[in-house]
Amino acid sequence: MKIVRADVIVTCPGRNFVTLKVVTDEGVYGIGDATLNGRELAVASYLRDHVCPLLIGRDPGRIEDIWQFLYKGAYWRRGPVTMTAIAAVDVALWDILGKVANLPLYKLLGGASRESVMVYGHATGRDIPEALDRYAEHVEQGYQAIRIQCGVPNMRSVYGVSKGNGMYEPATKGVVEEQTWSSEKYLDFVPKLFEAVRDKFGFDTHLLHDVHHRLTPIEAGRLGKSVEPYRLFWMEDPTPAENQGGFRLIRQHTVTPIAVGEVFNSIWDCKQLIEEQLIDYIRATLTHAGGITHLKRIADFASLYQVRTGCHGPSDLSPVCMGAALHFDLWVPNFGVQEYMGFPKEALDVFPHAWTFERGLMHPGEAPGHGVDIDEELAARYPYDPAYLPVARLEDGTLWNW
Ligand code: KDG
Ligand code: MG
Repeated sequence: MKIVRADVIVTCPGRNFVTLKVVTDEGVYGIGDATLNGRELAVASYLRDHVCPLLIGRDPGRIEDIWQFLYKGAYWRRGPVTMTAIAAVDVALWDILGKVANLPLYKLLGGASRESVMVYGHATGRDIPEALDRYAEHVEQGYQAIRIQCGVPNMRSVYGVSKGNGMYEPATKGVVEEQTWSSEKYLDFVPKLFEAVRDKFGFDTHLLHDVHHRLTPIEAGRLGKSVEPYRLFWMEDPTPAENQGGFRLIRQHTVTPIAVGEVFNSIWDCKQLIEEQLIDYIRATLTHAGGITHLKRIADFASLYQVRTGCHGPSDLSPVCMGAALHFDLWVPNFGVQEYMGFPKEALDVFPHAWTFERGLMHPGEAPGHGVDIDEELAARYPYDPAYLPVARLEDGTLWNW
């Protein structure tokens, strides 16, 4: 079997997605997600101009060799654009392998390690009463794990809280939104939010929260320590993780579990964090961290140190990523939880999928491959619409971490 075509499809059904379709001489094809929010066309070009021509004529079954060829062969290793492009190829090739073998992807990986995948949903509100209402809705829907984000008094906008009544979407069309941030106001407020959740709902649900890279390590240590009575499942991205050693300081002060890695693209980004057991959950995703082939390597390495997976799953990774991630989650022995934010209806129509959701648990389905397809005619009706992620500035105007 040989690869005869590789096409990049850019579409905006509710939000922008980039998809790679790899076609073989036997008519079998596979698809992979190549979406990098706010920098979509960089990956589309990397694929179209530099990777697709190199795939033609290759045996799609040589997944590991193609991965190594694209990683080592570029000479310029790692980075979000490169690794997202490699991930799209890798996931498309695993999809082809599954279709050829007539097996769902999780069976190729070694079979199910659990009956279903626990996912966490997002409860967000402009103030505590609204956030609690959203939390209650998630409890009613059967979610066992719920992330809570809430507006902070006297702060104009906060990560994770939608402006209107719809789903939270951080990217804004055509412009970069500038938000204002105060670590002091946030740190004074957020323990009250968790206290309100535990007072109202008790301890039966896993409570998660995303700090979204906003604190310094010592501030993160203080936050973790102050919220220990509320027993968080995790505090996510408490501080930017380029300096992996910085997490030692957080660990010295708190036993609140830590999840990091949604912006990571390689095992090297998390090596020290994992080896020194500075985190509890690794959030690297298939789409941004080199696909199944590389995420498997990261997860196996993490398992040596009792670090579990908690894959990133926002609506800005496509339903193709979600489908493939669920196969990975069903197999991976050191699974923790999977993020599931949901998708706009138009996106679900463009990407027909085999996965199911029932009362906070998901299953990838039994379709061969990863079970997600693309309706190209429908996709063509939603042209690319440039959108950017916001930036955050401190109250004095200093550019901060968004
Ligand atoms: O594109 C950026 C989003 O994927 C990110 O802000 C979402 O932090 C996020 C999360 O935990 O889902
Ligand atoms: Mg996050």
